Amino acid sequence: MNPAPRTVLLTGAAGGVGTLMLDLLPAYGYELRALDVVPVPGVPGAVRADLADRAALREAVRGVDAVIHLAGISLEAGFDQIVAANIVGLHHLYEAVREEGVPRVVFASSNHAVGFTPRPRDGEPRVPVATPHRPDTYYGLSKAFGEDLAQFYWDKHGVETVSVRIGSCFPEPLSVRMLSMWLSPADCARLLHAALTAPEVGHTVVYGSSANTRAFWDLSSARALGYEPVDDSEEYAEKVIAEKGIPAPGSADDLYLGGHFCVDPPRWPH
Ligand code: NAI
Ligand code: 15L
Repeated sequence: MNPAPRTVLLTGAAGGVGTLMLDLLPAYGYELRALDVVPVPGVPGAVRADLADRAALREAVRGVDAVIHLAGISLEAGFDQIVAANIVGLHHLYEAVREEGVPRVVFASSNHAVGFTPRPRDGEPRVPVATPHRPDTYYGLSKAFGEDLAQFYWDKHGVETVSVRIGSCFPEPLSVRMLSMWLSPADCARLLHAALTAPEVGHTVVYGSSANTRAFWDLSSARALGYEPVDDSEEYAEKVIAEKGIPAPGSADDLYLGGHFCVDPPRWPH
């Protein structure tokens, strides 16, 4: 069994999930090294680097026990922009990890790698991780590529990865679809901790959500790492449904895991 990682590089530390994890992960005993292309509020020592900068990435990963890779374009964008940050940038990160002998990466994949998968109806089985990639955007396509890149770096170079297909990680679910996809910040920290400490993960793909009553997908591969979700979006259901209404039958939010990303994705930059 690998020794538990202690020093962890957190890329994308200035983003929504990164900000939440900077608060929550130190309680698990990690020393976080933050990296982002923009300043990280409250972390004056953060590494400021673009994923385009291979030398900076190599220096940033030097001496860490693991990397949590959140940085990149997190919504839909032009193909070239997505390729630069999420494909070329990801390759740079893995090359840095390989060169510096970092044993494990936790890669922020996304539900949008499988976004065109029909959402299960009542009584149907939850979607397994082995479901084929069905990206709903160039963004989702880049996450599908990222999972394949992680598999390649395990098979070819012995770099371990847990690819986490995150649902919707926000302080509260913001839509009816998110009642199914929600990953509470506290459960996100639990899942990342499990992904960092589980022995011998090779390349493992997991879904990232809380123990939602309305969950669409199968959390068994995440649970096999030791993840025990605690939160359930159901406590927000009445409020969210009253505010947003149930998605119309036949709408993208009704039909697909990726919901509105399939037809009208939010675009980067915000
Ligand atoms: P975000 O957009 O808030 O944060 C991304 C961060 O990456 C930003 O701080 C940005 O400055 C940084 N970044 C972008 N391009 C960069 C580059 N070229 N070099 C260095 N840093 C760069 O995204 P969020 O919501 O925090 O998501 C984090 C990760 O998790 C992303 O990879 C996203 O695709 C993934 N994810 C997030 C979900 C969510 O519910 N928040 C759901 C599914 C996946
Ligand atoms: C994602 O992949 C996005 O990065 C995030 O901003 C959310 O929109 C999330 O998916 C979602 O599907 O709700």
